[in-house]
Amino acid sequence: MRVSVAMSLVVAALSRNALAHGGVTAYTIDGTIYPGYEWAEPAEGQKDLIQRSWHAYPHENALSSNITCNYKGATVSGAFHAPVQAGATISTTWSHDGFGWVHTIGPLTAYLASCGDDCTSIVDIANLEWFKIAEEGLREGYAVGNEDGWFQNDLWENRRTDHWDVVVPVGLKPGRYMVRHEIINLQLSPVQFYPNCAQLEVSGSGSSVPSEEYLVKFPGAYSMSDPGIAISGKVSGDNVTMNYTIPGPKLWTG
Ligand SMILES: *[C@@H]1O[C@H](CO)[C@@H](O)[C@H](O)[C@H]1NC(C)=O
Ligand SMILES: *[C@@H]1O[C@H](CO)[C@@H](O)[C@H](O)[C@H]1NC(C)=O
Ligand SMILES: *[C@@H]1O[C@H](CO)[C@@H](O)[C@H](O)[C@H]1NC(C)=O
Ligand SMILES: [Cu+2]
Repeated sequence: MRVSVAMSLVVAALSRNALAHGGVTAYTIDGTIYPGYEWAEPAEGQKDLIQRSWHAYPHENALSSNITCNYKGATVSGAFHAPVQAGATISTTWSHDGFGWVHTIGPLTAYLASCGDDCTSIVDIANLEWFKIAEEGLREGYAVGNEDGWFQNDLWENRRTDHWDVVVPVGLKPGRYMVRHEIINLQLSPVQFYPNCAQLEVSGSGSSVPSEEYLVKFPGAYSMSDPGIAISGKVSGDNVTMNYTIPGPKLWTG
């Protein structure tokens, strides 16, 4: 009896470990839930999604093509753009099966890129020019090794919240945009990037677009020597470093 309890604990631990990665599994915009791509299911069965294809395994190289929109980041059959008003909130759910997110230390960021006429037909995602619209780094007064200092830790197993809300800048010029959300896990070395992309159709009466200095490409926006990336693997137990520089360009809020 004891043996079988011990065995089932081992099995539970192993299967939990196997699922210890993830990404954005759903988007909620203006009350509508847009389910994400099911990375564990065959690609052929997936259709009618705003999200591009992805894989739950983390990406470790800031210069890899996987950094743009995760593995392949391809459009699925029947892909479409989710309507969103400028100024509205995009709510993202992370990981799956109600388990929540599985890492604790590192930033969350969100970017937009103009697609021109149609995001769904874009194959060369490396040419997209992104601007950052939201970020969550280290809270003031916390050291980098303190999990409570990070919003990512709030998402851990849905401890404090099961979603991250990002506001589309109210002045943004209407049009079709790709949105790229990303979590970076700094606890390990190599660092782990978890990006996900989806297609949006922004409406509104704004006319603002970011100037050149806000625009970056993926790969290109990050380097492995950026302070906010190079620190990976050195944060655990660090209760001295009280600042953290989120990688990427400065925020554009319209
Ligand atoms: C991209 O990610 C996939 C899935 O994890 C991996 O098999 C592949 O080798 C990666 N490609 C590059 C260029 O890093
Ligand atoms: C971090 O804080 C703990 C308890 O406050 C202390 O024991 C430990 O030595 C500190 N570690 C470092 C690297 O300063
Ligand atoms: C903390 O601030 C110092 C001084 O500005 C900087 O050199 C260092 O890279 C920062 N650390 C992180 C992790 O961003
Ligand atoms: Cu993981």
